[in-house]
Amino acid sequence: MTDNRDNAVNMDSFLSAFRVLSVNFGYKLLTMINRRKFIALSAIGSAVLIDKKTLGDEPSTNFKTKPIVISTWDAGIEANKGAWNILSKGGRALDAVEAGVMITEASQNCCVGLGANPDRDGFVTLDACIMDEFFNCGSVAFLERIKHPVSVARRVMEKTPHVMLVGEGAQKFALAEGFPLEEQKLSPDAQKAYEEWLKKSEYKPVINIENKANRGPSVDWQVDPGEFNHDTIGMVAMDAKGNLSGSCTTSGMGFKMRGRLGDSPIIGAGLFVDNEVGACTATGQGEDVIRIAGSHTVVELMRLGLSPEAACKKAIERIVRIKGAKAKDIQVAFLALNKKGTAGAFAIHKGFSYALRMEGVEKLIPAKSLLIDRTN
Ligand code: SD4
Repeated sequence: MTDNRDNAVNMDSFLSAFRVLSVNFGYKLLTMINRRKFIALSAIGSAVLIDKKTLGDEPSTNFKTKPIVISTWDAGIEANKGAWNILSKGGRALDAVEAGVMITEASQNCCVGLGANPDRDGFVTLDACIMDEFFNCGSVAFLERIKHPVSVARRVMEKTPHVMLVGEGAQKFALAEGFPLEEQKLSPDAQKAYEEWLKKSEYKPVINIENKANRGPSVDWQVDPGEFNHDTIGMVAMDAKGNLSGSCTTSGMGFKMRGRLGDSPIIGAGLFVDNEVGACTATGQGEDVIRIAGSHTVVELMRLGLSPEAACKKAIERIVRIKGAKAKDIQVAFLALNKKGTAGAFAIHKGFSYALRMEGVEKLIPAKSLLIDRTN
């Protein structure tokens, strides 16, 4: 009879022999398959690894981390496809983040592009910005009747000595650049929402409206039952060369005061990119993002060595500290990417998700949050 120790030794010998066999077999197998197939197999292996760690806060060292694109809310899945089209072919992150969010701008939804909810006077006003790896940045705000504000923001960056153009001047510039002037008209969804809103005329942002599909009377007027709803889209990407860029575009908070701007078109608030460190974008109640220069704060925290998720969390904690009891009524979320290709996010309330796309991975990731769930 053998005792347990013998069993262990036997098992060890068996495992060693198995390892030698596996290595030999693996080596033979490798010599049998061509290089291209091996790369394809590696990619599948990466996907499994990444899935296990959910790309939370782990440094991504053992798999290919670039190119990579992340964007806010469920609608980010579609937007990432547009970005991936460019990134996967070796394209520049700047082109990717523009093309990606243009998909959302062109879709019908509550909160991005000309089909979105209007301000309280019944006009859709759009805000957007973009930033590249050289600290070049451009922004438009309070822009009306132009379908792709993010592209106008890029022209501001590339063709003017300025960073921001707003309102009538921004529209005039867009027209001079050849962007068509769209009809002054609300989409049928926005018209319905506006008429409903006029009954009470109450400015009351709803937490996580972005991912709600008609949950409860407070949001009835904002989304049709079952609609795939979403919000401001913020996107950051790293291309195959390791360069970062970001974009952010929105119609702002629904039924806002005419002339109100949120964080989304403000460099350092709704978006910030430092190619040496990382990039961050924000979503949620813009006033509270502006208060702490949110995206810039997150990037600076990453510079100090914090992971993207930890940096986003610290910025959220700061907002919650400032807001005190009022924090329970607002949602803010940050989404960041560092130079290693690690993504991370954090929100005040549960319900914020972000979309990630990289080689072998396309998924929606629920972000962690500080306060209790208010989504149901
Ligand atoms: C704003 N941050 O205008 C934008 C809107 C938003 O979730 O992201 N809402 O304040």
